[in-house]
Amino acid sequence: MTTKFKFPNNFWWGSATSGPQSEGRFNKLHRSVFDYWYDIDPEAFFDKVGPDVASNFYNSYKEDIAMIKDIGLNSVRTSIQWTRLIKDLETGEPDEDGVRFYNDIIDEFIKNNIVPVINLHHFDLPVELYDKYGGWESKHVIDLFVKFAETAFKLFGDRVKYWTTFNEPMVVVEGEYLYKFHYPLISDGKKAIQVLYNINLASSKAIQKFKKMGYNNNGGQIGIILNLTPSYPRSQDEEDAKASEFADDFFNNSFLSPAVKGEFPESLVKILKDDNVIWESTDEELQIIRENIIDFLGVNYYQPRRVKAKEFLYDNSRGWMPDKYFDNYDMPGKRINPYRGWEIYPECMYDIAINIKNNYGNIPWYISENGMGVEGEEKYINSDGIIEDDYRIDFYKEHLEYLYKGIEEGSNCFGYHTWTPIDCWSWTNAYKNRYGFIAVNLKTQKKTIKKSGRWIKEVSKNNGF
Ligand code: BGP
Repeated sequence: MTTKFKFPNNFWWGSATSGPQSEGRFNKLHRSVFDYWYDIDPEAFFDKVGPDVASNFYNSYKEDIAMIKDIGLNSVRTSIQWTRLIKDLETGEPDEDGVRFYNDIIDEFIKNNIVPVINLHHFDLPVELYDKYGGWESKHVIDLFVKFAETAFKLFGDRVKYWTTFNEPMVVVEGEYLYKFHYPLISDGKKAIQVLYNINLASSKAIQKFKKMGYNNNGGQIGIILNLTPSYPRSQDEEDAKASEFADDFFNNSFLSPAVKGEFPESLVKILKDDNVIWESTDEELQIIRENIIDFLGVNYYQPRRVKAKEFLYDNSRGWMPDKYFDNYDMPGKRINPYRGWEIYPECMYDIAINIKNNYGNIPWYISENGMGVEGEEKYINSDGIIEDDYRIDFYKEHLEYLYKGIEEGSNCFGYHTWTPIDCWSWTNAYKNRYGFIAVNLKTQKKTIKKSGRWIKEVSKNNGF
């Protein structure tokens, strides 16, 4: 078989998960906001399934990593749970079993020639820090996060070469502070903007710590994982285009620009100032943001955002919301993944690649998540007991073709990670939609490689398809 799309040498073929979505809550000393939310309101989760067992990675990591190896992945991202690693949240003192567990999994990945990419925050703030200080609304919590980061760097920085500070910080802003889909289910634009700023600062301060500790000189690199949802206006009309630019600035560039260039988008800052909702910042903090930019970028891409100018005047009784400046546009004829309700638009991979190349200094970057969640995959099981997920293979191929085009035109992309190696728990959808190369039977915890798992093995071996 010839390889039509051959990717750059040493390309990462891998997949991503997170601590809270794979490990299970076994032996944790603290509860995250999600653990707590499940404890007080299990109804909020599909089939009332919470993060208690997840995919049992805490207990079965050896077998799981062996399967990941078996499907040919050369790199994997997971995250360290703050609520597992840290015993004393104020000092950053680690917990013995947390240290043992993360040492074990990192060593196991390396032993299997799988590059571990370690993320620090994947929506899993310790709930105590929300109750005591207001979580990401508080600058004290930023400093506690840096202590957690420091402990993690110290413990694992000798072996882990690729670190990321946050996964999809915009989802914290949107889910927790604007659109109420994650606990604490607040809708408050002013708080949201402070949280947006504080997480940017937390990321920069963690990067600063990493550099001060000398890990950069040791071949270590540190980045951030952003969910980019590029905006496409309904038409080329000036009003639609303006709405789309705002949506891009707010939902994408408000993290992308500080991370890569050390500064917030000027146009956004102006609007927030004019509207009197700008964050509280100091010159010293802004300097930290300016001086501590990322080494590499991870992009989670699932869907674009379709935008139009506002149909009606904004209802000010909602307080300030980004929705003051745009409406989402329900584009007729768009392709949709019906299970997740997200648009499928592979062309966007190319647009992202070119945007990074032209507007973000062509920084080294990789696709850190891309995937298709499907409900009821049992119906695709063949007589050998294998899920034939051809739809997923097609989805990946289409996305990779557009990524390839961007790379051919010079975009500095060094890898492609899917979501996710092994079916894992999702934030409120629990195990409704499955994304993995490897299926999990929730009743027995038996894991079985899907057809896409066999496919990715070939792709990884041939460095393309
Ligand atoms: C991303 C998150 C992942 C994962 C994925 C799939 O936004 O970083 O944690 O959950 O989306 O989405 P979902 O689980 O909501 O279907």
